[in-house]
Amino acid sequence: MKIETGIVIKSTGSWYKVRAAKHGIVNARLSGKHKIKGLKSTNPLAVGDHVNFIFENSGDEPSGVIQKIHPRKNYIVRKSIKKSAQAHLIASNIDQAVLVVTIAEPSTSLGFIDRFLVTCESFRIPVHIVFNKADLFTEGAKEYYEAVADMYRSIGYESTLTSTLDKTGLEDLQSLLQGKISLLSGHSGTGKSSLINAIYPSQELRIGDISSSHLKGKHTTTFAEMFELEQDTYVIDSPGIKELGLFDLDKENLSHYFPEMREVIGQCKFHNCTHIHEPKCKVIELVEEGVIPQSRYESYLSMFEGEDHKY
Ligand SMILES: Nc1nc2c(ncn2[C@@H]2O[C@H](COP(=O)(O)OP(=O)(O)OP(=O)(O)O)[C@@H](O)[C@H]2O)c(=O)[nH]1
Ligand SMILES: [Mg+2]
Ligand SMILES: [Zn+2]
Repeated sequence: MKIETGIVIKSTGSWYKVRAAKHGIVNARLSGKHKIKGLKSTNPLAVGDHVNFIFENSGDEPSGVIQKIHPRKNYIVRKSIKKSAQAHLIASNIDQAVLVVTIAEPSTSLGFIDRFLVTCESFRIPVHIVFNKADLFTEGAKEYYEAVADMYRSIGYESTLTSTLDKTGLEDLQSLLQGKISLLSGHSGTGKSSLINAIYPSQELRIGDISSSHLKGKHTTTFAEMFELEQDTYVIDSPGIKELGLFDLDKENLSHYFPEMREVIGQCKFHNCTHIHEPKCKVIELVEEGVIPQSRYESYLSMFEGEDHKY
């Protein structure tokens, strides 16, 4: 039996689409049990995984049986919605995450953004923020956006303002994506699939409405899927996230995942300072001076207390 190699580009539960090195796209299933060392996850395989498989000759179209998952360069997980003690693998082997947020229709809270940023920091995945639907900005929304974008820039997170309607920022977003494997993530209805279509019209991804009563998305994209946009340029479009449960985050290290806190934690009086109640805490001092943004500190406290974010 000849061993083939490929990359998982879509996972729908028990069947996977694999882009094989030589045979184009193959439908495949996973043989046996594959556990990730040190990680309890509800799904064994994610989009982006490199696999070995063999062909099995049942049915008209030859399908594959995945036998081996190659070691991952990285992966990103969230807490499973059904089994909170388990993780759900979102994607693996990615170069960057692109968080698509909106100020309105729907509105993304700073708490949600911070949770996503912390998740990426904990997996050492570079992250870029996209503020979409610029065409909907009122004067007030524009000011708010500018303040939020400046705040994140001051911490080290770059962002791009986009609109699929008036084409704001699409060239910048395209150059950000070029030559990389990017995960597009965010709430349902922020325009992840629309952005891919707007930059690469030949892709024809499904786009959903915004529910008029709630101004929320309708979870149009239901499975993560990797698309080849150009040579060496791939994006993983993923279903909108409702709540972002942080998986297995150790509280002791939480401040390491806030770059603006990480910078100064050696300057607290106590080496095991939690930055909550201790005297001579540099982090608290900087929050009081307005150097560390209040909203970031509030996100830190909420994550420390383990509250799952709901919007
Ligand atoms: N006004 C405005 N509407 C937009 C823009 N981009 C997308 N939309 C609309 O937002 C709605 C949701 O777009 P989708 O691309 O399906 O959003 P999504 O993030 O892929 O949503 P899920 O797949 O459910 O996670 C659609 O009605 C789009 O037409 C934009 O820049 N401006
Ligand atoms: Mg979508
Ligand atoms: Zn401290």
